[in-house]
Amino acid sequence: MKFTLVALLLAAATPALAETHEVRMYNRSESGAMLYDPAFLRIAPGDSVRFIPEQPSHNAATIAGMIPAGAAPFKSGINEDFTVTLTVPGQYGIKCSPHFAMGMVMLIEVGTAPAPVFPPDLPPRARQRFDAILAARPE
Ligand SMILES: [Cu+2]
Repeated sequence: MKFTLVALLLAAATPALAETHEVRMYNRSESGAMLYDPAFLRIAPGDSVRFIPEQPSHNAATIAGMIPAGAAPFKSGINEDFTVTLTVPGQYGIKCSPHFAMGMVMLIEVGTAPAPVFPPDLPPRARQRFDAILAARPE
């Protein structure tokens, strides 16, 4: 009984550790051209995502209509090593501003969230990549 109480107190005193997940931006890698690696992240609310410009001329920006209600949009500079903390649960569609039409997108799922809703003006190649991301997404 005493030990159980101590264990409970210790568990309550240990904060959930927020993680930082790294995403690399490439012109070309063994996985293809104009991509984020990984193209899908499932993270906990309060975790951060760091976008690393492994190769030049990329950025990371939220796609209009593809972030949860109440979440703040963001947009990094080109070639910027950029970290954002995501607290609102839901699906975040991320695009590279110069290469959106070429399908340079990724998806971040924060917490548990229903499947993303795609805006009607999504470029066809971005939609194709999202479909591939969702097909490969672990349940
Ligand atoms: Cu790009």
